[in-house]
Amino acid sequence: MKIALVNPKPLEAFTVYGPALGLCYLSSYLKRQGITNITGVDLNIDDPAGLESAIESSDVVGVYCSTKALRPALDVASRAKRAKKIVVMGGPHPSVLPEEVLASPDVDYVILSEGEESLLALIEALMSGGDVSEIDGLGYKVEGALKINPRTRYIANLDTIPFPDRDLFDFDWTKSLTVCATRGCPYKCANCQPALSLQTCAYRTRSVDDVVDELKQVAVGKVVHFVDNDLTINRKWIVRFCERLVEEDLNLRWGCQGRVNTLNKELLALMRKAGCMNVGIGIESGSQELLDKFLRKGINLQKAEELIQESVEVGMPLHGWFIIGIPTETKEDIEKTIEFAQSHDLASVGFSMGTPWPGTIFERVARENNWMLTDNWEELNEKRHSGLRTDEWGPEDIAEYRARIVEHFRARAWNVNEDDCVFENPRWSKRRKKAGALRLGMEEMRRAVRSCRETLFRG
Ligand code: B12
Ligand code: SF4
Repeated sequence: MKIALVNPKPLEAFTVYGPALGLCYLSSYLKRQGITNITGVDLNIDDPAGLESAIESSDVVGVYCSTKALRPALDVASRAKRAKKIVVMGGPHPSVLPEEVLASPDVDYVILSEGEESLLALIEALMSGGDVSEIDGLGYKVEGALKINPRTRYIANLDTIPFPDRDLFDFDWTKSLTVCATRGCPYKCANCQPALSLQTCAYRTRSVDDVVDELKQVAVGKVVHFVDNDLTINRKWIVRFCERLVEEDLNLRWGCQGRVNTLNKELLALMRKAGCMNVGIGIESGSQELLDKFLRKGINLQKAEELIQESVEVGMPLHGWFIIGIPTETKEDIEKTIEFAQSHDLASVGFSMGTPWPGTIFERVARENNWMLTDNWEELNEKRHSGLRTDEWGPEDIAEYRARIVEHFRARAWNVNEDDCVFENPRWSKRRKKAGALRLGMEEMRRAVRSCRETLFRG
């Protein structure tokens, strides 16, 4: 059986630093089972003409589908259907809203969350003409009726999954490398859980040996971006991992997401020693009450302040993520958030406009209160504008706050990325220069840090 795995291009362009790792994992998993005729098409980097021939020469077309790329993903599905191919969709959006995606006449199957085992079972059933109705986490149709099997099983030992098939797409031109060392997340933040594919899984880590083996094979000369929701949740694991990197003297440069409550000064120092150049932390709000009552973030602002101070002491750049425009947030809360981001010594800060991604508590509360301004997922854009109007504020207020934030940092000579609402602290540029610890040229260092931070999307 021949398979095409397609990563569609979202309607708005995003900087792409690496392959869609989920598709690379599916490919290596199938290949190990002898299903080797697999083609990858990434419409963010490949010539769109290649899609037609990939579809033409396949039996099954598998499509990655995020909420922002729903329409382009359905467009790929419709082309595949016109060519009479079997269409399977997976990724965050079908994991949260399987019925919505499966209702399309162009989609035959959806797979919820972790895809490896279910996709293999589906392909095997399709090859043998077997029954699909028992496949865990599979959505399918019976005489037009939609059937969704909930996901009940996850791969317990992540070391049993082969390394991702990075040859599926041509990313040789990039100096960055995406790596996934853990899966799942034990937290339930209102802006995220329980919506998003791998976030819903039980938290698991690969063994340190397995990750180090992969890095030795593929990371030489690259900047590694760990795409994990949070690489530092398991303290023992992250300490062992850093110690191994130091012992092996791999001289790697890497970045990851952490958490205020999982980091401390000693760990930051160790991570720095092991080549970590940037850690993203979701602080989200300057209002402790909002963090506790609505966001359920499980972090303490005083601890965040101490951590930032410690990061200065050990020379580890922290990137702070913040959100404005959160359901139940007051204007006073927003002021506190802006004040927090501006008055602490973070290496860089990024703001999002609160976005009701499907399946989140954010979305539920916004709907219950009639605060959603649109039901069209494509109009959501967390970097640019708010999709909500609460009793306290509307999108025009959030736009004003956004403009004020940009002006504030511009006036203080921070490096401003207005489109992404991300700002770099000039004090930290000087510190990095002075440290020179990573033995990189300044320009290379700067590029590496920026791409680490941008790729390492909030976890
Ligand atoms: C890296 C990343 C990016 C990178 C992507 C670069 C790249 N090519 O790797 C960049 C920075 C460009 C990015 C951008 C954005 N991202 Co992003 N990103 C991630 C992140 C951190 C890791 C993705 C990853 O590699 N995971 C590891 C792999 C192994 O898991 P996976 O992709 O989920 O794949 C598994 C399953 O989903 C499934 N599966 C996946 N595809 C398919 C296909 C088939 C056919 C099947 C059967 C199964 C299947 O099987 C895979 C293996 O088990 C995730 C969070 C996360 N931890 O997953 C957010 C995440 C995917 N991003 C998110 C968002 C919101 C965005 C942006 C909209 C942010 C913005 N700036 O506004 C944009 C939209 C871009 C887009 N394409 O839609 C949300 C998606 C929410 C949603 N409902 O769609 C997530 C879940 C983060 C979050 N917590 O909110 N992102
Ligand atoms: S925001 Fe991060 S820590 Fe919170 S639930 Fe999502 S992945 Fe987990």
